Amino acid sequence: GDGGPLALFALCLQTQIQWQIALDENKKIDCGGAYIGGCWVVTAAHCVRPNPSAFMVKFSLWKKGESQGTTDIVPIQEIHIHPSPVDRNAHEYLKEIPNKKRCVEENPAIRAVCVPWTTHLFQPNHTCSISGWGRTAGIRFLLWANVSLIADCQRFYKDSFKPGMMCAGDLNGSVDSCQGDSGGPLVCQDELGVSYLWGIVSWGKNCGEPGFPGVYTQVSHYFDWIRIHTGWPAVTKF
Ligand code: 4AZ
Repeated sequence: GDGGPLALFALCLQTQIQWQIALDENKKIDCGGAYIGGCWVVTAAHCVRPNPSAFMVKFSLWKKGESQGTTDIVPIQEIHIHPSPVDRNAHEYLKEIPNKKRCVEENPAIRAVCVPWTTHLFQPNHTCSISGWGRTAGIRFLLWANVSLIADCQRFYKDSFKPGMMCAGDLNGSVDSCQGDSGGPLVCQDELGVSYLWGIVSWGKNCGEPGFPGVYTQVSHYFDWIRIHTGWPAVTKF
């Protein structure tokens, strides 16, 4: 009634994937992405081409398992593609889509996910979650799943696996991201419940293929690059 403790509690419940955005090229959803605050979203490099006018960022009340609510559709003003994608063929990478004309409206359904500033925040076997509209048996709403961080991914992908990548999923192949999920978030929570954009859906051998987990951009690897382009201040240690 009065916006007191219950409302505050509701704002903290993670029943919605508040940072998920849809990257819409000519009105169809092609990729996911994550809102990292200010006027910035992050997606995968292979989701964009240098022409910003072809793309829109869609914010919505994305509930786990359904899509509903008002959508805020925001044009993109600039696209920054990381200059040294570690593997151009396999499309790894990270990039960024800012919009400086009109940023995100204040809305409890939208919340930025933290950009991790160190590669040591999460360890292998940590359970994180992925989300997206990617390939499934014809399902049209946002899906999500829990995945584990997987160590030493080179053993599966040999030389295709490069610094700045990481793997997650499960080795028997039952849970995975897929085509259409690209650019979307892999989010891990620390022990205080703070959510970090630990990975970006990038590539992998097929989907749900036993022994070949999904490959994600390791966002912490790109922290300095994101910081420079956003103009956000360096981390201060107190
Ligand atoms: C893709 O083509 C793609 N199983 C995304 C994720 C994975 C495979 C392919 C991971 O966008």
